[in-house]
Order: sequence, then structure tokens, then C-alpha cells
Amino acid sequence: MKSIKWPKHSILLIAIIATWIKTAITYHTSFEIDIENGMQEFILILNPLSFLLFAYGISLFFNSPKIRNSYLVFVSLLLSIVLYANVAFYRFYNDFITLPVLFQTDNVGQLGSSISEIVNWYDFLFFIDVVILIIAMIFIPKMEGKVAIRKNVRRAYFVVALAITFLNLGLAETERPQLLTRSFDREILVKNIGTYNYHLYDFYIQSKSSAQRALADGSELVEIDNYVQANQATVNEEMFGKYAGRNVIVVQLESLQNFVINKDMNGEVVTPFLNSLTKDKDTYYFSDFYHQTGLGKTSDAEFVVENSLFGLGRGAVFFTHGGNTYNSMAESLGNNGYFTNVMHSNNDSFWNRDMMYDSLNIDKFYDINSYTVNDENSVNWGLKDIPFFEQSVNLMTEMPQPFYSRLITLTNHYPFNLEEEDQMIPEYTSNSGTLNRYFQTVRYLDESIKVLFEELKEKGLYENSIIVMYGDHYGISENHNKAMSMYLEKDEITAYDSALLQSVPLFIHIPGSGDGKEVTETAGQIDLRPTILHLLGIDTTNDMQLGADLFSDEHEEFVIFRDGRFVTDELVYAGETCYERTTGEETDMAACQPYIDRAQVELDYSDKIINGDLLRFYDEKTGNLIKNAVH
Ligand code: GP9
Ligand code: MN
Repeated sequence: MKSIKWPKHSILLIAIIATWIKTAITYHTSFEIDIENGMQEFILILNPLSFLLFAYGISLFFNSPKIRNSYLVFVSLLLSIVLYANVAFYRFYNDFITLPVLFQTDNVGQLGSSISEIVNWYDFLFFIDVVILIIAMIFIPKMEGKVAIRKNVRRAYFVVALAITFLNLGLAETERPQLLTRSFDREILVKNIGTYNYHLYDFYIQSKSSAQRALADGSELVEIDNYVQANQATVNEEMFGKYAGRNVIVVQLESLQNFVINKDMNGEVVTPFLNSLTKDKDTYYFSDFYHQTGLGKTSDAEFVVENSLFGLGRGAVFFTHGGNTYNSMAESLGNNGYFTNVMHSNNDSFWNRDMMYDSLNIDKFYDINSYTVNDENSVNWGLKDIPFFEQSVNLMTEMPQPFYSRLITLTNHYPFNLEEEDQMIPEYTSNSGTLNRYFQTVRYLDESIKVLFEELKEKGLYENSIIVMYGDHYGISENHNKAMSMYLEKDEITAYDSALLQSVPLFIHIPGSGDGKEVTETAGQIDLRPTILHLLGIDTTNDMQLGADLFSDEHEEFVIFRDGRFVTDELVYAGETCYERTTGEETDMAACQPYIDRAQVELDYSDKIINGDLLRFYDEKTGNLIKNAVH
């Protein structure tokens, strides 16, 4: 038989192609990855390649063909193990492996005990590329002798690898802006950068945070504790415990900003129901209330509200510090006999909620699997808000009382798509399709809240509850300033305006209170934890929180944004400029400086608590430091 003349790097090529194809097939057969368009499919198929080119390409640095081949087999075996481990994990948890989960022994234990459900007879196919590679090595003669690989071959090879990596990242960035800085979902990461790169990224994130954690010993808390104690606002005696024992329903309203409340759009009322609440005798409407979120968006809002701490300046704390010890509002309510839960119709891995909710001591997460979701009742990101509220209230009827339910809406989410049947007002008319549609989805959100109230009344859950609702973060970014200036009838949107546009509405609706009013106190999401707990009569004097009770006379009119901007009743600091609050005129920086400094101090303290996982050294029951925290 005539022997074939194999090109020089055939084995390397076979290794890359075999693993690439196997990985692509695995994506389609073993994981449920949602593909919405041709570009996403292309990215998915492309994404293992850049990593494989690098991982296998290192073999080009070895001169000995034998070492080269052993290295290739080693890499293909290792990658097969990684991929297969993910497949097995996914079969059980419907999620990709992340390092902290791997170190949570009960997870691995659960996996072990159900091994028969997880392993299939055909699983050897996940190692097929290793087999192909070994066969190729047997049949294809080794390159002659110990020839060093020419430098320019190597260089050309890595230039191609780099180009493919950038192509991959570039396409991913257009599909999912800020993919790596926000890191919202493992599925989206895998979909865009591939499993192997995802693990490298995960490793990087986790090792960075474990280093900071390892260096902390709790002594850092002394200074922070002093600050927190010194700045505590004394409770409003009249309000403290006034609604003890009531159910708590917290509704986080997706992308709802305050600029639509009590406003028209081309003659149409945008939020009729919420407008009626602003004048309702049982509702406190906070009209100068702000979101304090960073890149973690929805998840940051959840974090700030649960912990009365800030999210992080980079990334989403839900993702980077999902395994920390926290003293959340849910934990506090749980300790006081509440059944605590979150209701949100999305995958439990989104924003790493599955893991974070364990750390926040939330008893149950009613995720997408608790809801009936089909083509008819979903739009945009999933289940529409009206059926979401209807189904949620149904679920509430089964809950032990008192309960604390935190509901997260979804329809009013970028890109603000809505079916015609749900469009109750026409689009706005500006150069921004986003802003134009926003009014329609906000109108729908408003309608859904009305439905929530009706359902609660119908199911007998209304009277005995307090309902707290607030916008999670902005919906209209600064990219739409031109259209916004048109709507707001302003010449331009300055840094001052942008800061004030971060205002989101807050409603504290207490059936039967009779004391409702508009409250113009400048405040933020960080204040909700103490406010809610105090209404229920739960003491927070020992809690490591940075916010203050909104009903306290000592609540300070000073709200700090995650990026260091701030708003008070007299000043606005934004774009490195100090503005007079009432006029929007620039004013002397000296007026802002003390607040700038304090904002920095508070943001730093919050970062220290999170990065050092300091609450593991803190006993909130006694307010004492735990000297020898074991974990
Ligand atoms: C996803 C939803 C949206 O579950 O909460 O998150 P966002 O993109 O607004 O941060
Ligand atoms: Mn959101």
C-alpha cells in the first residue's frame, strides 16, 4: 500500500478539529442553550476554537515529537474530563460548573449519590477525540527526528489564534454588550466565549476574590462598626413595629424610572394606577428616591435592598461573591418567623441567583419552573408581568404566613418589546426606538400592578400585607439623551440632569394606614432594609448596614451612587462637577467635598465587607466580633 504523505502538523490539526467538533456537538446535544439568531449560532460554533488553538498550540514549543504527542493527548484528555464533568453536572443541576459550587461539598455529594441517573452508557463518546488522536498518532508517522518548529510558523499560528479570539470576543460584545464586566449568566458566558474560556474566566474571578478573602481576619470590622454605629438613625417610635406580623410583599419593578410618574406622553397618561397611588391615603410615595446599582443592575438592586450595602464597582456581586456570609433582610425576617422567598420567572442560574439566594438565606426561589410559561403568555424576556402576578398570587395562597415575598418583574426590560394586544398607548415619537417603546411597556407594567392589587384583594392577602414597590435601575441610558431632552423639553441633558434621572419611584403601600402622603426626602435603595424591618418591629441596631430608616427623623438627605456621584436636598455631584440642586447651576466644589469624601468612605467600607467576606467574623445578634471564624 502506498503510504500517504501527511502534511507536517497533521496531528496537531486533527487534535484541534476533533475536539472542536466534539465540543460543538456537545453544546447541541447535552446543554440547553437558547439560540435566538444565526449570529448566536455562529458564535457558539466558533467559540471553542480560540481556546483550542492556544491550548494545543503550546505543543509547538516542544522540540521532541514524542513530548509533543504526549502533550496533545494530555490536553485532549483533560479537556474531555472538563467537558464531561460539565455535562454530568448539567444533567443534574441544569447549570455549568463554577468553582465555588464545586467546593460546596453537599453539591458534589448529591451528584455522587445519583450517579446512575447521571451517567449513560454512550458517555464514552465524550472521549472520542482522545481516541481519534491516539489512532492518528499510530498511523501517521512522527515528524523526522528532533526538528525545532520554525519560529515564523509558530508566530503565524499564534497570530491566527489571536485573530480568532478577537473575532469571537468582538462578535460576542455586539451580541451581549459588557459581557465580561457584567458576567450575568453562565449560560450566556458559555454561549459567547465557550466552556473552556468560561472556566478560565471563572478561575480568574474566583481566585481574585479568594485572595482578598484569605487576607482578611475580621479586625477590619472594628472601624466600619464604629462608623455604622455613629451614623445610626434612631427609630421613629410611632412607626416601629406598627405593622408587626404582616406579610411583606416587595416588588422590584424592572427598569421603572420616576420621570414617567404623574406625567403624560403625547397626551396619554403613562402610569394611571401608580399615579393614583401617589395620592392614595394608604401609600407613602417617595418622589426623590434613587437606585444605587452598578453593573449588576437587577441583581445589584436586590443586593442593596437585602443587605443595605452597596454592590461592587466592578462586576456583579451576585456573581463574584455569591458564596459570602451575609446578614440579609431575608435572614432577619426568617429569624422572626417569616417564610422568605423570591418570585421571578427566569432560570435560577441567571445572575447566579441560585447560589446567592442560599447565601442570603432565602427559603425558596420560585423560578421559571414554578410558572406556566408558553408562547401565548410570554414576550421579550419571558413570562409577561400580568400572568406573572396572577400566578404569583396563586402561589402565595399556599405559603405559610407571615411570608416575605420579593417579586421581580420582567416585561419592562430593554429592548421593551410588547405585542400589539398589550399596547395600551401608542409609541412615543422620537429618534430613539428604545424610548418610544419604553412608554408602552411602562404602561403595561402599570396595568400589571393594578392586577397584582386586585388579585391580592381577591385572594384575601391584601389587608394583612405591606406592599413595597420600587424601580430597580434606569431603563433609558445616556445613549438616548437626545430623545430624552426632547421628551423633557430641555436643550440638553447635562451630567446634573442624568444624575437626577436616576430617580426611581418608591411606594410603601400599607392597607389601612390612612397616613399616606408624598415624601420628598432624598433617599435610596440602601434605606429599604432598615425601613421595612422597623415597620415590622425588628431591631437592627447591631446590623452592619449603611442605610437608614426612611421614617426616622434622623434620616439624612444624602444618597450615594455606586460610581461616587451623589444627590442631597441641596447639592448634586456628577461629572466631577458640583451643582446647586434647585437651579442646576455649577457651584463651588468646596460645598460638595465633604460629601464626596463620605461617599468614598462608605463605598470603601462596603467593598471591604464584601471583598474580605467580613460578615463571617460578625455576630449580628450580639454585635460582637467572632474571633476565630472557622469558614
Ligand atoms: C433577569 C432580570 C434582568 O432575570 O432580572 O436583569 P437586568 O438585565 O435588568 O439586570
Ligand atoms: Mn433590571
